[in-house]
Amino acid sequence: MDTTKSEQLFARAQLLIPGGVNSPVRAFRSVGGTPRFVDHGDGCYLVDVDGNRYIDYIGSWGPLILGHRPPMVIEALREVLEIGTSFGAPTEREVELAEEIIAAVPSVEMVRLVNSGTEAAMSALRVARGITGRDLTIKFEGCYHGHVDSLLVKAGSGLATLGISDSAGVPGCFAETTISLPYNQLDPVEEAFQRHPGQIACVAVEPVAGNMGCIPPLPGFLEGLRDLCSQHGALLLFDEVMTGFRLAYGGAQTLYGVKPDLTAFGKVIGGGLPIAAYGGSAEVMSYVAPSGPIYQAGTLSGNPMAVSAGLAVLRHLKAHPEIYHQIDDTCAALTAHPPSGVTVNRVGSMFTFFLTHQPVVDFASAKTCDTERFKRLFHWMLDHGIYLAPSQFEAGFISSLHGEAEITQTREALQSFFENETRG
Ligand code: HOZ
Repeated sequence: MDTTKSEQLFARAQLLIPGGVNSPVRAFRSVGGTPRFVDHGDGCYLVDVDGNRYIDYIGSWGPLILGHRPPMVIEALREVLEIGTSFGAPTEREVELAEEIIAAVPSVEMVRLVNSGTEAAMSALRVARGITGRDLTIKFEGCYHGHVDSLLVKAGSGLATLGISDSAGVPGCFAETTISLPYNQLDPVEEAFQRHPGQIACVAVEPVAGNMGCIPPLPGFLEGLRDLCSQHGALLLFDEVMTGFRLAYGGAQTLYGVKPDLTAFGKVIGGGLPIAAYGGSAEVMSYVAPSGPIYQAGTLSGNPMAVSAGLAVLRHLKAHPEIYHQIDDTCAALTAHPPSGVTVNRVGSMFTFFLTHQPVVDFASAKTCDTERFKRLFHWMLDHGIYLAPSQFEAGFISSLHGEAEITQTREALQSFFENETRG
């Protein structure tokens, strides 16, 4: 496979941009080799600058539920280009997107649009602190809520990939406001509430973890968090940046029937453009400025490009609910009967092939994976035209454009990798 142009671009980029990338997860640091520089996306494929074509299981890390360049998004963007790209003043489209989100998600009566999942989680956390007058947060090891200072403690995603447990540059006193506990266990949460009575503002959780690989909640985990938060006067924050409008139109909270107090959204709601949101009940959200005293703002928040792209995708998904069955079935076909030595986790259209023999239910079990073997698997797949996330600790995503041909090709490549390993 010729990767000359990617190599040249990467060499240039490394002199100009830290690590040559604008987000660490793109850097191939844990798998080695040269990140592929993308020329364009085509349905469920990525084409790199050397002309290599890959089945794309990253989908821009989740947003591209309808694949690359879906016609309704292109059309929506064309329309917006005629009126302007940013006004710093409200538009009708923002009202329409808010209406869509609120209609879809039962726990959300009011929503504020922001620009990234990080902003959404950070702002939601501030709301929880502002309302409760408390400082502490419970989060879960291996969950990632963007690069929010206090939430980087034992975080997943790029930190898990790079083996960074706590980021430099976060003041100790910020990190100390975070209690990080094992995912899928309720006892430690209960103990934390007992150890810190009246001090915990918020429990932040990915209702289906996607940032340490895909890990579903065990039965009762989310319900238990709901009860404990209600019992102790803390707010339950669901980070649905990955899961919102992906696992179901109303997100993981409709799938599992648990109502958080606050929800962070991102990814799918922007149709591939930078947008995110946080929301909750009208009462909770009334604390946000200018209605209330909790300040949060943004020059490009609700900008018409991202709002229009997001609206186009959400409306399409609402009009075609069968898409959710289709992508779930496709993902089920991809992950059925994995080779020995692989534990597959899948929820809907999110999945991870964990290279371990044991069940993966939390960060500790995710870390039992053979990451050296994952490097080999990653490059084997890449060489066979399949683009997985360059990390064992990330989820893969299926779009509505992945079909039988792609699934067959991927399964065959996976199978041949293990046959090749066995032959040694
Ligand atoms: N949540 C995404 C991956 N786990 C973030 C992507 C990024 O950090 O660029």
